[in-house]
Amino acid sequence: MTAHAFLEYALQRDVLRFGEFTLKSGRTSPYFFNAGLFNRGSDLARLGEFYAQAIVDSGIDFDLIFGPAYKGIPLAAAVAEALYRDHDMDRPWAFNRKEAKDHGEGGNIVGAPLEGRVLIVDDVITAGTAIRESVDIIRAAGASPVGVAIALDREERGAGDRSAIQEVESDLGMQVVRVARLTDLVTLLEQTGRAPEHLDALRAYRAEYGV
Ligand code: OMP
Repeated sequence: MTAHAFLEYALQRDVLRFGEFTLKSGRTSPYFFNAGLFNRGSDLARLGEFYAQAIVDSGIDFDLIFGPAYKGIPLAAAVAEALYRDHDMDRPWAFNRKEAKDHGEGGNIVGAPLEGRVLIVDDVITAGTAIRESVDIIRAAGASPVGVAIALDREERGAGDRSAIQEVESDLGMQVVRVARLTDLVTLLEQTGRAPEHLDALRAYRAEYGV
């Protein structure tokens, strides 16, 4: 199963860790996924493969790949490359600057012109705050965000009782493509009998913030 292969890889590279972490949402989590630790050339190549496979399997229709600054930029580049290399899909890609540029070509978007149906590539969705910022940037440029591809769906509640993913799908009308979900991590630990103490903490966390 691709999700399990991906999680095994993330555990092996220490990208996925157990402990006590404070999230952007203020929640205290027993695990954290730090995509920035995919910091070797081989990591980018494999990461691109995992995302590209999930994107193709989802059947999502899109014109352009967008990587939100900063962490989405190398992800979007790796995905654009892998879609071309492995699936013969040659798509334009772009990213935003966080700072406005007042010389040279100007503008906050770098790469291909931001137009058409846009697929955002990002690392993780927890409460769904980061993704909303990307949607605003894409709409402001006159393009249509149609989906978001992420490595890990933490399957948590958003602002209300629904999951953050459900909110993104119904409120923003976007399709969410994920390589792996929290459920996959729980089953992986269950099936392999690994890290029983972490498994209990994951279940307790899911009972509190999951849907
Ligand atoms: P939301 O904006 O709440 O959806 O959180 C997503 C962002 O949180 C990601 O883009 C990361 O910057 C960060 N994050 C992780 O990178 N890994 C995690 O396991 C959890 C978070 C987080 O803070 O929720």
